[in-house]
Amino acid sequence: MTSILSIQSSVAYGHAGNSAAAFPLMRMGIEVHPVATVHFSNHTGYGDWRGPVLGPGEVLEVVRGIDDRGALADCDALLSGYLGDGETGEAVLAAATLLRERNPDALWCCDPVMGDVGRGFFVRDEVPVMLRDRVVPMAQVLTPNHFELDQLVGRRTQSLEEILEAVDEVRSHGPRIVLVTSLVSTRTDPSSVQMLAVDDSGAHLVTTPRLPASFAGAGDVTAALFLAHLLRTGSPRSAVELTAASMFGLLHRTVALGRRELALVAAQDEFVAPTRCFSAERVR
Ligand code: PXL
Repeated sequence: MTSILSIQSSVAYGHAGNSAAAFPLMRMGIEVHPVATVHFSNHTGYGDWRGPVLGPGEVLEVVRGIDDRGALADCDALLSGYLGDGETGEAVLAAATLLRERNPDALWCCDPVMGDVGRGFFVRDEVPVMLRDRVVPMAQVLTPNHFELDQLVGRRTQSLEEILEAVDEVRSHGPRIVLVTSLVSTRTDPSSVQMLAVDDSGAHLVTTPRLPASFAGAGDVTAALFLAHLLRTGSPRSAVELTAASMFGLLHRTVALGRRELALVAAQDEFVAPTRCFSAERVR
């Protein structure tokens, strides 16, 4: 059975981090070991929240306990997301090193969570530099949104050519597979939003209808689904098509229900049998 070690935030109310990613993975038949980097009442989009940022020692201690159960050798991948602070990055790096000792074939999919268009940055000041310089080079798979891609290369990208150039720059530092989410280029129709998957074999762009709302946690679900489909199919092209289909289904249902939080439970069938499918266009 596919098994994923997932180090991200935990929220008690609503869905972000592991509290967004774990259920869709389990619904797909994947075993998840969720390790919390923060344990908040709710995601930070509300403006206030309660609960602790866990120290790097505390995060790593839980990973060591999973190792004591002998479970890391069976983990196919590490999924990392929201870091509480820069120090949490050290814990994730140590966890990745330990996982690779136990299973040299394990993939690391890093979602370099920093912020988003509209909201700006929502992590502590030291996190973007920590991600760019220390974490990103060690991951094989990276899932930035367009805003985060721009932060990683230090410039604003607008045309598809500029975006592909930025992706290649990031890929030259380590991760061979990059998924850019919430992508809007000068060629994107205003009624659409795109996802772009790039690997050694090419660049694959999927276009889906833009929905009239955005949701915290959507990027966390996207990264989880992309990793799951990548592990299953071995194909970034298939993975981005399947991920876009499930995300469109989830977001469409969430909007239809008028929810402020992702309707993960109500839309759970979208993770295994999406209502609407989308094909990728090869752009390189
Ligand atoms: O979706 C990213 C994310 C993860 N974890 C926490 C967050 C957010 C975004 O708001 O607040 C705690």
